[in-house]
Amino acid sequence: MSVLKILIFPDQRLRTLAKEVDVVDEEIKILSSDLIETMYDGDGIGLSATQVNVHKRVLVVDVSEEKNSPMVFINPEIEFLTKEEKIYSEGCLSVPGFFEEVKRPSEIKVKALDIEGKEFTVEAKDILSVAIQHEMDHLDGKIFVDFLSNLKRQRIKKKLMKVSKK
Ligand code: QAP
Ligand code: CO
Repeated sequence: MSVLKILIFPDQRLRTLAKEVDVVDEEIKILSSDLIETMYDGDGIGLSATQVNVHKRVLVVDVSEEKNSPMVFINPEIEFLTKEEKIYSEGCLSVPGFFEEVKRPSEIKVKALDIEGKEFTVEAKDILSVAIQHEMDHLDGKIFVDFLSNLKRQRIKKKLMKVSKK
């Protein structure tokens, strides 16, 4: 297993649309375990393949306290989301050092394939719901800063460009 390098906003490769996974093979299993290791290494609760420059529809989340319950979602699809919305303070391993409030549907039902290629569905609320929605956005090239004001996004962009030049 390996810790992979994470792309940092405003890297344009984060805007890539990820492709569906045809077969859950050994390569996808390795990718999934590398994503889990990379997420834990960065103290994250979620990570998408997009963020490590692999443009396949795979994401991982672990919202457990003990960080021992990783979940893998391959080709995730939203089956249902509530009209009710909730605000959470979100961060992102691709936007290090910044946390901002984002409003999203409060509960979702998601269908995906697991690491064995078997279909499963989960109903999520609270932080799990936020994490899955946030990571699914990455697969479509979307980042949580897209939901902020232009001023806030520009400030974050400028600061991260300075840091990555060093
Ligand atoms: C998405 O993000 C998320 O800036 C996952 O310095 C985050 O794991 C969904 C992280 C919050 C819902 C709520 C960010 C770690 C981790 C940082 C993450 C940082 C260290 C972000
Ligand atoms: Co993110």
